Amino acid sequence: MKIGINCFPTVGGSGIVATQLAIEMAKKGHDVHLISYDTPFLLRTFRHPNITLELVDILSYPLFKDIGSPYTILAASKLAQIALKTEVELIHIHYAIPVSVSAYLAKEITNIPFSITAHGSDIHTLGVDPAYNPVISHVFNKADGLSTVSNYMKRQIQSKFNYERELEVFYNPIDINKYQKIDSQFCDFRIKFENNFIHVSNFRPVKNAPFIVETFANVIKEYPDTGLIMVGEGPERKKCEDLAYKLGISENVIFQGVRVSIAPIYSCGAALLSASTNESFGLTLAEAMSCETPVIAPNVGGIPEVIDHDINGFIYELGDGDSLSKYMIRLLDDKKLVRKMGGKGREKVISKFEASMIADQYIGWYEKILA
Ligand code: GMT
Repeated sequence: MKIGINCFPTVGGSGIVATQLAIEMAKKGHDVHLISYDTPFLLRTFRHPNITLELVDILSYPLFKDIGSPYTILAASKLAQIALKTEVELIHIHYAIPVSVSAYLAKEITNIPFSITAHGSDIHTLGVDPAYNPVISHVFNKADGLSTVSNYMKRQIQSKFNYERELEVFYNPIDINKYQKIDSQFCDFRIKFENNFIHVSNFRPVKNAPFIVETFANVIKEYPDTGLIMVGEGPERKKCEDLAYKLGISENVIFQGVRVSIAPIYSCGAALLSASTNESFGLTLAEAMSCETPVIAPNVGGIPEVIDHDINGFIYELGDGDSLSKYMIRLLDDKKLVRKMGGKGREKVISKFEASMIADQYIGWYEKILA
């Protein structure tokens, strides 16, 4: 199969998912053209002969100073060129805004079919906004296939996008070899504390990361020999750092920035913590579970499809710091429970989210679209 996959190149979930799928398909012998405006994050450290990188040129022009380069048009031209010059049979867009519109245009020009996977903020934050909704609804209805990453997202699309056609759900793919329990002595920085909690995100406001720092501050009043390792970069990272300073816990809160190799960090955690106000799936939760680390996250979006409460982690009501602290303390007090929940988490990832299996689901879907 010859497939074009478009994604954002950044460290965000949709780009990681798209690139992981491209890698899995390439390993299975399919020919993948990976389309973006820069080298996707996972391809910075991995290449495969079956993956061709197709870069969209972002041309600037003085007149566009205030509105930015018209990326939708630039990407549409690139997709049309790929359709005309290569043997790509289908173009698959990860993250609906804006390149699904480019794919719609490329199909008008070349007749190349296209499919879309909606990931998160393209639906629950931007897509529902009337500034985007009419165009995205139209493109969804014109696409040759539409999928998303959880049943929660499926319900959102059906209710808010005037969409009644078939809508597939494919969970996020996890590379279970990359994400497996690794002795924290192989971590590339010294882990200061024996007990640690981990937070991994892009520190956007939706991740609500300061709430984690505040709750952690309460927990370490009783458990001072505990660390909070925060991985990633984004708008609220500094707010978290300032808050840790203000609360007098800077020594215990360790900021790691964006990391390529993260399994040793997940592996040294008593739990991965999330405080997201919305989350369509929660890729980092599944990554941590794959490393046998329990997860504690709020009851929002698709999170209950990932975490089984009291089995591989805990789900608390959004904003309920007392419950979050209670679950953190339970895991600090009971290492056996950490191991038990961690093992159950890995089992769930292997049975529901394993990357090669999820890639097969996408391939089956492509075959259905092209039949
Ligand atoms: O929406 C974001 O904050 C980023 C977004 C992305 O597309 O980069 O992440 C979303 O997609 C991931 C992969 O499908 C999901 O695991 C994340 O839960 C989802 N983020 C949100 O819904 C906030």
